[in-house]
Amino acid sequence: MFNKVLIANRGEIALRVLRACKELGISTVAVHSTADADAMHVRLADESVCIGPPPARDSYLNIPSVLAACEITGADAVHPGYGFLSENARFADILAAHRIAFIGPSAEHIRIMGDKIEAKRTAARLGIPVVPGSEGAVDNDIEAMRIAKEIGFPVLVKAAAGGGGRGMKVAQTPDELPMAMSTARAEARSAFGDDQLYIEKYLGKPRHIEIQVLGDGRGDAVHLGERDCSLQRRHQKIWEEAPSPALNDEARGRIGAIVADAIAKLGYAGVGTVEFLYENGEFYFIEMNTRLQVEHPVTEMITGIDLVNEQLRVASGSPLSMSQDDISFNGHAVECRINAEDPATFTPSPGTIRYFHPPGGLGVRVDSAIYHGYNIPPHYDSLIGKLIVHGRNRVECMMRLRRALDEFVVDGVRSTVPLFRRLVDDVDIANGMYNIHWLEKYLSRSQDMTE
Ligand code: MV4
Repeated sequence: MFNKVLIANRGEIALRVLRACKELGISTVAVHSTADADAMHVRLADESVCIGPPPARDSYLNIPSVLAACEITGADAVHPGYGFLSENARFADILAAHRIAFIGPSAEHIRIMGDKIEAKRTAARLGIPVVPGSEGAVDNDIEAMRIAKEIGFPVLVKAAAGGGGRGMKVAQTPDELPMAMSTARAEARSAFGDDQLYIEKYLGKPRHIEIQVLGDGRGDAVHLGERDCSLQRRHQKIWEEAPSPALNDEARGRIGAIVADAIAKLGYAGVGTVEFLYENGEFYFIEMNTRLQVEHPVTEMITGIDLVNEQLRVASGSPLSMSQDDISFNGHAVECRINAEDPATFTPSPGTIRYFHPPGGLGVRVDSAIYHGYNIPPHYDSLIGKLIVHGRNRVECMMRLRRALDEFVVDGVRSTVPLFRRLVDDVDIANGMYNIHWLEKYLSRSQDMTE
């Protein structure tokens, strides 16, 4: 096992990783920008290094600075958390060249999955069902039209370098296709410096269901079930749950086995998430994330498996601590992302926490790095904590969530807690009847009612 892990992140995820290291007796190094000198991850780590000024590109994204912090402290591994350098293949290569372990998959696997065309080709080759569409990049409008007519309208034009919803354009009919192609290409070129496009059948009312996987990098892999992440606003997830209200054991077992088999064949190391759209009982692969995700705790709550502990084990060359037969799914979990934002307009609300009272009790977990008197800097994302609630079934989980939200106090800044108090009482949410468009429709209805 590693002696010293440098955590190249901040906020709640830096704490999450730090806790897993502590439990394994690994010493920890925090890195931080000047804006984060008083942050909780800095206080709790054994050592800390200031790596630059507040803008992330000058600190948390600055590879030479992070590398220098490794050299100064003698860290033998880096955990990147999520965001920042977590899916940066060049960073993984540079660490390898310096004989420092990257706690994540190989640079090669990060690179493949970062190119959405290559990711889809790889998934299909490994037997994962994909969305019908072009086999690779689509170079011109004539080819685009031929493929679109073959799969049928509406179609979606996507950027190879995209992901997270950026650079996508729908063409409802053939006459809309040339414009969708040129707009998507221009956006992709300016946003990513890569204007390769591909085309898919547009699915109208899918759910977003993702499968958590874990591989040992040597041909062994397991799946840890799914998370339903359909409740999103502008491609930001706000509520995630497991199991999905839309799946039965048969569907879960079927897609889980396909995905675990594919990940084993790929020789994938560490945790990963295979994302699907799910419509009319069918799964369609869209992307794979090669990092630990924000919503990983819902999987931990229903499986009892510590995903960061498994990441550390695999990265240090140990086998997985379990086989597929050892994994069982127990009860139901929901995660609410608590953002320092106005709950109606989602305007960021940085500032000083004047009072913080997180809920507790059986089945309640709060992953947060904020504290009474903490000043939330304006330079980073607005996630200030995650409330994760577990119950023996979905009804118990929802009752417990309602109670936990009632207890939750965040004063001094606006937070999204009041939005979750409304959602937990909504009849569609209670019935699990929602798709990827539900939340935005709900929010525009709420907007109309206040006008
Ligand atoms: C789609 C789709 C419909 N059909 N692909 C958005 C982000 C990116 N990860 C994939 N996305 C979508 N791909 C096809 N063929 C609809 C979306 C989509 C979406 C997906 C998941 C969660 C929320 C979403 C919101 C809008 C659109």
